[in-house]
Amino acid sequence: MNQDTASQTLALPVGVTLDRYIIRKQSAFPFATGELSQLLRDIALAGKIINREINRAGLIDVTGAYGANNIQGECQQKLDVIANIRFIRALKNGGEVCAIISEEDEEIIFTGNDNAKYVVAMDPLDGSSNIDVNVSIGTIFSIYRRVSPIGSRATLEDFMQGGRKQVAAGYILYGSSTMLVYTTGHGVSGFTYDHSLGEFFLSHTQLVSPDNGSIYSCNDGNYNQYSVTIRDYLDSCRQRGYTGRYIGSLVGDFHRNLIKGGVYLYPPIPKAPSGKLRLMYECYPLAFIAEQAGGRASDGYRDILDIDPKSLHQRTPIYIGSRQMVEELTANH
Ligand code: P6P
Repeated sequence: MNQDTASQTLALPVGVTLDRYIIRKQSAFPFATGELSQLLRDIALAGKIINREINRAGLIDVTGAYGANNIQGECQQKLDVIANIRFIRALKNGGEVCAIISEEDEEIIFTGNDNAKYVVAMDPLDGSSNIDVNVSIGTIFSIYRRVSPIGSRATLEDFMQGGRKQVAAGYILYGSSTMLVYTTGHGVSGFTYDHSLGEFFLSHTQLVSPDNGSIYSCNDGNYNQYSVTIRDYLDSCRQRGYTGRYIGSLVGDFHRNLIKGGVYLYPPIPKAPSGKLRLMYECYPLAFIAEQAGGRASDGYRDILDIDPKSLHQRTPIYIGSRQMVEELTANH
């Protein structure tokens, strides 16, 4: 048996690791100096650690409520706190990030890396109320190049640049498999985690979302609180025999709709008149990915990425997913 045959039958290639992919992509950008690549690796490392803790959640004492509320007034789960600590530590120790905002912290977190070029906005663990019932959950992150002088302490303006200034965005989905999906503005790439090797391997080279779909994701329990426009749209979905799929975990719903085609809705309701989801570290990053994959993301009146940020934890209505579905849904707003 010659070497080529052996290599293709006896020793199959393991695939492209995240590290190797980032290095290859970095070489395609002559001005990339490696810090963003290292930052993506730091995020992947934190994701591996959190993945390990999630997978053992039933065996170690990390399920259930932590016993405090976050800035949003929401009951923190123990894994919310753990994930927040893990990401902050990974980004601080990685040295490429000068400041962080997190769903779990009211104020900007300064890392002390004042010579670093980047700031990160993150939801360290979204959907964590699903942990105890073993439903997929996720991390969402957004990366900006700082606008404040290198060497100084980061400022609020570093975060208030607007969605179209993101240099990278992504999510980690802790699901039936663990995936890291990100964009740097040149398409969307997906990596699947191989637990046996402790590596993320390229599994989705260029993720493109179907232009249309027949899946709608919303909390049907809120139906009577939606506007007539939203109710009419949902009625039309049902009349067309569409499928309702909502797992109460944004990253899981978003990822399924990205792959299969569909639309996720979180409209305004009386108890959340500006919507429930947060602009900086949920809607901006997922909107960046949706657009890079050929989809759309809107607040009903404008693209999510065109919303001017006013505060770190501001909320927005969001309609995100397949382009035709978002356009139909928002046409009559
Ligand atoms: P509701 C989880 O708390 C979350 O932020 C998203 O992951 C999810 O899509 C949504 O809220 C669920 O909210 O009000 O339908 O329970």
